[in-house]
Amino acid sequence: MSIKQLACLGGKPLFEKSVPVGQLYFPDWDKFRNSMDGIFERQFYTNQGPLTQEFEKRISDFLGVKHAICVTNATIGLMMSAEALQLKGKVIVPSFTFIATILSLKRCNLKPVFCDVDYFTHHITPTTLERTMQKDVSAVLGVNLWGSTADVEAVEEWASRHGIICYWDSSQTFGCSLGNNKIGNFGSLEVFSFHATKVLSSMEGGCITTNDDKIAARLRNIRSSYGAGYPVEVVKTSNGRMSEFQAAVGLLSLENFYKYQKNNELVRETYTKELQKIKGVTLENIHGANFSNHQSIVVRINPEFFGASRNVLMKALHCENVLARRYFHPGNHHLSQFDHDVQIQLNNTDRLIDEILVLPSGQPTSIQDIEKICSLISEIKNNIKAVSKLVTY
Ligand code: T4K
Repeated sequence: MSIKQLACLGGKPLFEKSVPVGQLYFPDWDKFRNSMDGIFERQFYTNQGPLTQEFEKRISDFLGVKHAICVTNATIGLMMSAEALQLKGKVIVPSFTFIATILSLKRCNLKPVFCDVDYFTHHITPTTLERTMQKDVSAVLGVNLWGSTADVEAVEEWASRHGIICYWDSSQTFGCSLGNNKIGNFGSLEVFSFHATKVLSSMEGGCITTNDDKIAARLRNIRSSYGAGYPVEVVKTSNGRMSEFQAAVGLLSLENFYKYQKNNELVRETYTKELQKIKGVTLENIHGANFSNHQSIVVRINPEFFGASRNVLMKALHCENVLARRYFHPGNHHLSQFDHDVQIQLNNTDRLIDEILVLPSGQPTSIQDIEKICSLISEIKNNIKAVSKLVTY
C-alpha cells in the first residue's frame, strides 16, 4: 500500500473515521431486538430479573465456577470485593493497571502498596511481591492484563505463605485458561469487566466469581438488599445491580464469545506478520494463559531502533485517526491523589508506561485496516526525522 503523504506532514488522514482500540463487538440485531421486546413485555427491568439470573448461570457453567455474581461494572465489583473480604490496612497491588483497580481500594479506606511487575510479562511475581511486602498488609490484589495472566499459582502460593488473602482483578481476561482451569476460579475471588471495550461485553457491566459460599453470600448481600439468599453479616450494602438490559447484551455476547476470540486470534496473526517487518516495534507475547481471549494488541517501541519515542509514534497515528492508546500512563504511583507507600523504585513499571502502545483491534478493525495501520507505522518510521520535528507530545 502506498501512502502519499503522512497527515502529520500535511497529508489527508489515512482513515476518515476514527479507529479505536476497544473490542466493541455488537450482537446480532434481530436477537438483540427480541431480547429487548421480552424485557418490555415482562416489565421487569432490574433487581435480579430472569435474564440476569440466566446470565449468572451461563457464566458459572462457562467458567466452571460455583458462583457468578453480576454487577453494574468492574469498578463497583472491586469495591464490593474488598468489603466482602473484610480487608484492613494495606493491600499490595501493581501500579501497572487501570486506575479503577487502585480507586477500589481507596474507596474502602485501604492503603495501596504499589508493587513492580516483571518487565517481560507485565505481571506481578513472587519476586516483585517479596520486595514490596511490609507490615499491616492484609491482601494482595493481583491483576491479569491484556488476555495474558500472571503466574497465578505462584503468586497464590506466595500469599498463602505470608498468611494473606489473594484476589484478582481479571477485568481483561474473561475466557482465558490457565492449565485445566478457566480464569475465574483462582484466589478468594476474581472480578471481570464487561465494559463495551471488552471481549465479553454487556456494554457496561461486570461479574465477581468465587468458589467460596460464604464470600458469595456476602457479595450478594452487599450488591443489594435483594437476592441475598440467606442473611449474612455485612457492614455496608450498596447498589451494584446489573440491569436486565445489560444482561440481555451480555448473554448474546457470551453466545458469540468463541467467534470473537477466533477473530481476535486472526487479528493477532495479522499484526504478527506485518509488524515483524518493522524494526523497533515488537508485538508483546501472550504470557501465562494457555488459552487467550486476545483482549489487546500491545506493542513495545524501542526508540533506538524505531528512531523516535512511543509518544511520537502515537501522536503521528492520532493524526491519521488511528486512536492507539498508551495505557496506563502516567502511572498510578505518580498520581498525587494516592497516599500510597512506595518504598522501592518501580523501574519496570516506569519503563513499560513509557514504551508500550495498544493498537486497534476488535470489531471496528478489519484485517485490511490492520495492514493499513502497519504500513502507516512503517511509513512513519521511514519519515521519522521529519515526523519527530513536527510532532511533540
Ligand atoms: N481493572 C482493569 C484492569 C480494567 O482494565 C478496568 C477497565 C477496570 C478494572 C474497571 O472496569 P469497568 O468499571 O470499566 O467495568 C477503558 C474502559 O472504560 C475500561 O473499562 C477499561 N478497563 C480500560 C482499560 O479502558 P478508557 O477511558 O481508556 O477507554 P474509553 O472508554 O475511552 O474507550 C476506548 C476507545 O474506544 C476510545 O477510543 C473510544 C472508543 N469507544 C469507547 C466506547 C465505550 C467507542 O468507540 N465506543 C464506545 O462505546 O477506559
